Amino acid sequence: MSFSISLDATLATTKQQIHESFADFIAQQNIPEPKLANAIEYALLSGGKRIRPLLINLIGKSLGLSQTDLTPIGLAVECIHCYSLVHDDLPAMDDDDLRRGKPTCHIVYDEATAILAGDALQCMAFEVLASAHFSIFADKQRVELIALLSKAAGGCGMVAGQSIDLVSTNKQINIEQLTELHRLKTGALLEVCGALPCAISEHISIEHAELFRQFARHIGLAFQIQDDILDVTADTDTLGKPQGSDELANKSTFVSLLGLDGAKKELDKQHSKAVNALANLPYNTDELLSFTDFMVTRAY
Ligand code: GRG
Repeated sequence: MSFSISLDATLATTKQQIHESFADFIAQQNIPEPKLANAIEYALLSGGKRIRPLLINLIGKSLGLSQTDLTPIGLAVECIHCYSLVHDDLPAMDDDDLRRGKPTCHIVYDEATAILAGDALQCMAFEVLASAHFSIFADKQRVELIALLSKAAGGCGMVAGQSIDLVSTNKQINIEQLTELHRLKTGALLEVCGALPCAISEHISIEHAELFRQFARHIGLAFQIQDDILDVTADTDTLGKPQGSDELANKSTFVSLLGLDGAKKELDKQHSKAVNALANLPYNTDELLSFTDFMVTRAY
């Protein structure tokens, strides 16, 4: 299925907005140490699909929320995402030299600086939420945003997933364990993108907020399954990482456990569940439907 023209335009606008917000935010921060400032900027501004802020914008738009309120939320989630990638690439973790087709942060700077850049990005996420000039809502919602994001990113969410991934390397795990690993490692942050806009909506019901969250959860799993499929089907230049690398040999994936056809079937299943969640919502979700198709057909 093709990525619709209207979503292409939304994606391009979002990427531009995110880029500008980051540049503004970093400039305002006035980080006193140039090497650290450059490493943070490198981690934030050197590419990326910006899938998470896009998802937040699309859900927020369908709820009638303003861009003024959505931009800082997308920015905060992207700070966490970029920090996680910088730390994931470190020698102590996945030890990757390339990210987004470019040298990783610790290769361009050094290991200590990359650790500190990730630390600073993590703090920035919460600073953005704590200090943003939101237009409509009160401190109760601001605290709820911080609580949701910290829980998704922390020791019961993304960090737990990363830890399970590290202890499972070179071990045989089953499909349930792999699904749980990814529900946390990549899924927790994507899932919370479904919850954050709902937390600042004045009219959404608890049931409908849960459907948005379920939608984002299925999208998150579909995203990871597609990533595993791309690892064995896409060409090296598109992904910027080598096929059949040591990392792939040591880790279970949806393809290694289910086979390519089985992984594609699981992808279809998650896609259908995401679409069903949308179908039960009383909002205009046309762009979210296009986004769902993009997530399962993306080639990069
Ligand atoms: C270090 C605490 C800690 C966590 C790391 C998300 C994560 C947890 C690691 C990423 C591992 C990885 C490469 C997974 C494959 C799928 C994935 C999440 C890719 C990166 O996300 P994209 O594709 O990245 O949204 P861009 O570059 O587009 O921003």
